[in-house]
Amino acid sequence: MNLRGLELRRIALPLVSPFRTSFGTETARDVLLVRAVGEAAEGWGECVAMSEPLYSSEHVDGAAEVIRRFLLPEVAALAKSGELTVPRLEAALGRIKGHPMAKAAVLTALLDLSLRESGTSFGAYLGAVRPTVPAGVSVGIMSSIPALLDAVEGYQAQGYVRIKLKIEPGWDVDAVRAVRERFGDDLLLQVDANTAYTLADARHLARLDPFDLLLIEQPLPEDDLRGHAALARLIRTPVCLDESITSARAAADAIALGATSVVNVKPGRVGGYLEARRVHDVCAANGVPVWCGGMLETGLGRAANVALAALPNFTLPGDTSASDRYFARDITEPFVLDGGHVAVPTGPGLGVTPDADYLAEITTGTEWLALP
Ligand code: SMG
Ligand code: MG
Repeated sequence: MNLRGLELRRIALPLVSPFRTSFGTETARDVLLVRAVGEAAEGWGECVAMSEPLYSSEHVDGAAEVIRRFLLPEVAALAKSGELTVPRLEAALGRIKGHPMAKAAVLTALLDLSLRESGTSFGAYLGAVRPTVPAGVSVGIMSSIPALLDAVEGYQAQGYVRIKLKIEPGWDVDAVRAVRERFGDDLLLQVDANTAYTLADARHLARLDPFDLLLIEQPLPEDDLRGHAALARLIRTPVCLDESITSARAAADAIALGATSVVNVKPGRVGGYLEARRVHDVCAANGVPVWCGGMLETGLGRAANVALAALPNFTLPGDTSASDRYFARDITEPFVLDGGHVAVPTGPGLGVTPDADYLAEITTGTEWLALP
């Protein structure tokens, strides 16, 4: 890989409608893109951090700072000695603690560059075994139950094969009951609390048991593995961890403790696609199914996620929606729903390319980081 430098590009993409979770409301996606520029090709990585550290400890400004101050020198050192490969860079970045989303963005840009150079698709590289993946959709907290039912009806009409409801105290049992009663027992339904409860809420959360949910995602705080294990013994709904799964080792620990029986895999949260594949592997070895999470990605991040979701142990539909779930216009060719599935790109690297004109229109800043 012959790397000239990295471009950091910040874009602002409006959302088609506000997306409310237990930790806040998003109205636009503030995205940091990393473009790795080589001699003959370029690669893209999308940083999934949010503007504020509410989902996890990372945020966009912080990720940009970590990349320019601490990750770039590691890239430069390997490039200088002619040893720059993605696995070697991943190992080198290990000495920088934390910041998985910043690392994932850089690693993904370089992986895309090297795969475009070799003509290999992300799916082929990661080990995809399916040409398409089933798409679920994440439905935000709404102003009323009728508004929620309208939203779910709309997504069902579009063909989404699984519905995930965001929940928080005060928006849980009634919302789930209403959706179950209206759409019937066949609807694949799950909920995501984004850490909004404590173990003291176990009896309340057990009231979700009669609704046959696929899973409840991250009910308790990120570092409360023991709490999740205790909760899993008190409720019938399977517990699925998202925020807590920060690495393949964390996944192994959570499984061993009985804190999770399904795992949400988000490459940004674990430091990139190589570690995401290890999470997949460790879960597969333990007989624990996984599914691909989402961070309201543009077409760039979505392309990589869809490729990952085509691995064998991704047996549940992911938050791999079509582009129009969030954006009136995506920065790449849009991902579309076809019979409830989205297609895994087959071209080199991510297999999608940003539209340069549109990208320029929504760019709020760029910074060129040349390799010394
Ligand atoms: O990309 O469809 C998507 C988002 C799915 O609900 C989603 N993501 O905790 O799983 C999660 C959330 C994190 C982002 S909320 C702003
Ligand atoms: Mg989640």
